[in-house]
Amino acid sequence: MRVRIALHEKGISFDIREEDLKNFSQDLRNLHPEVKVPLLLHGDRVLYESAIIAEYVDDLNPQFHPLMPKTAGEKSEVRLWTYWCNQQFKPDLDKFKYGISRFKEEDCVGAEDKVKKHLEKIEKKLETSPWLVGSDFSLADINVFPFVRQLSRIQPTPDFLKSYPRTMAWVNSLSKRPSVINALQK
Ligand SMILES: N[C@@H](CCC(=O)N[C@@H](CS)C(=O)NCC(=O)O)C(=O)O
Repeated sequence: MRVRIALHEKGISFDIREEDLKNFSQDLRNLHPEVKVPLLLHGDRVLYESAIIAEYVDDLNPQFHPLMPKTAGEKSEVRLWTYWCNQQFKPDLDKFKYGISRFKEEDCVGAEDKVKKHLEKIEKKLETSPWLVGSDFSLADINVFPFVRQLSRIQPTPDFLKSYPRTMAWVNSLSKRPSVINALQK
């Protein structure tokens, strides 16, 4: 989602090769040292790690609809949101979402409370701005959005999501962006 949204936002056309997560192709095994998706091939260049690919995509044409803010401070904020998302929010969300079907019981203890704490962080930020960083949509929104969307789509809907109205409004508004609608189709 991160990479597809970034590519659509930048108006860059691309081809997709779907992979079977349980049986990765030999091509992917040869190209990705950790054997994961996503992976981007651009000419001879091989890139992986979704947030790194998304930043690369923005850097290909930084003047056109920039996804990274201009100042050093705001750039660092984007990278900190991404770091927090990868290191904390996603792992805790996975434990909440999958529970003991994927993780040891003791590792899942408190997962719901941790997810709520993460949502509070987003909610607080959205009290003062429609976006996670600065005054515009950025890579921070792109990188965090897919995981909040996952959470909002859990069935039955977790009751506690009602306590984060700004976060839910942010997800709903991002879901209507053409880049996101297109990313969900291709
Ligand atoms: N931090 C990586 C995570 C990549 C990742 O874990 N991808 C999953 C699919 S969303 C995967 O390929 N899982 C297969 C596996 O780990 O065997 C990124 O953001 O690109």
